[in-house]
Amino acid sequence: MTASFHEMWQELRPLGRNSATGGYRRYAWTGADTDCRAWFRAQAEARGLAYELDRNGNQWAWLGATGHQDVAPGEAVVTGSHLDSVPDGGAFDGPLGVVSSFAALDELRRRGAAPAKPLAIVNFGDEEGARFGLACVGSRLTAGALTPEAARELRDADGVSLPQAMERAGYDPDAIGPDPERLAAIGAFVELHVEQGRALDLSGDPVGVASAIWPHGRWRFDFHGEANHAGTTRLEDRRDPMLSYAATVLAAREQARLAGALATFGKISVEPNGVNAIPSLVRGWLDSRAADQETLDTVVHGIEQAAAERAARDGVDLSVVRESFTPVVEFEHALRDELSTILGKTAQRPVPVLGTGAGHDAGILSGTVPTAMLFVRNPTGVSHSPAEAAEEDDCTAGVLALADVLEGLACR
Ligand code: HGY
Ligand code: MN
Ligand code: MN
Repeated sequence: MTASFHEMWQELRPLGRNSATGGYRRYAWTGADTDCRAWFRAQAEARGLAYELDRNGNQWAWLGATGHQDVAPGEAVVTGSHLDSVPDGGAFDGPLGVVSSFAALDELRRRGAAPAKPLAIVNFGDEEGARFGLACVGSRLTAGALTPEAARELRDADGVSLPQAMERAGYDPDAIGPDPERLAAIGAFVELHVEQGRALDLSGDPVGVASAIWPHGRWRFDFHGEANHAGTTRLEDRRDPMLSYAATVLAAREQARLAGALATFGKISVEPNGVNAIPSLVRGWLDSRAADQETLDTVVHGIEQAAAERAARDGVDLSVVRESFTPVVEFEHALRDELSTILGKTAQRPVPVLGTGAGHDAGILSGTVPTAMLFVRNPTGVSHSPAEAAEEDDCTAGVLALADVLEGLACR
């Protein structure tokens, strides 16, 4: 691990960490997020980089410019990731990309490599969507993939709206919206990320290049039944939405298995949530992903159909709302191949090119900006959990790979 990486990692480590679980709870616009943002700004300033906060709350640290307004179209080379987390997330998903970006810049300076192009490091806000239910809010707003009107409707579990949360954290929610000039300034965006599977572990490579992101989305299933007494209501008289929900979870697994796709109910809320009461409402969130759109449509349609059939049998009313969707992302071939060439030279062998089922800000930007990703080996393959891991040597390999890429893209 490079010295600067190690130091940054130690500083960031305690922020938003739950000591009971060892997991991170860095949700958008909370105190933990504010601490992470202060850390980012301090890193920028310590390196003499120009710090900039954009209209959507994303943070930028510029070398060779004071902000995107100084940059000719397509000139900037940008790297970075996010610092927020899922509930009890691991240490690497997001922060590895941000810390490696600063460490790669330190490495460029150590090499005496002078960027001929403006370089920026970015921390995109609210990538995980843990608080407001929609992933990649910062990059979606910037790219115009989420309208300010729709963003203003987002609420957390306590009913706090996104504008209220931003305001409480000291940001201006009236400013949010598309930022096309900023994106036009970017010639290449490269996001380094911990791998969220074991492909690199299996191939024996510390670093790989991304090919594509599976299409994926989130659907909310509301099962409305009738609250009643658990001890006095005959089974025949119940309208129990938990039954319909349970059958839907099993159907989701079956549909995904048959199609070679993924379907997960990872979040649920129950009303009135009493141990001795039949629920009146069970609300479950489906996350589903597949290699192609047609398969994903088939899987989600099959799950909806199974849910509707079961709900009808249980006397339960069902409504399904698609809360977010990200179409398939095929990263730009020219940039991907350029990265492979740069990294292949150092590695003296071809670098693996892999797809992923995980969403990223790089995926959101890829519609507008030439975008690529680097993955760093994760020996457990586990992600969105405290068991997420990366070896120190592999973190170093990631930093050096990113430095090679930035040098190749910006220093010529
Ligand atoms: O959920 C995802 O795929 C991402 O990690 N936000
Ligand atoms: Mn994640
Ligand atoms: Mn991530």
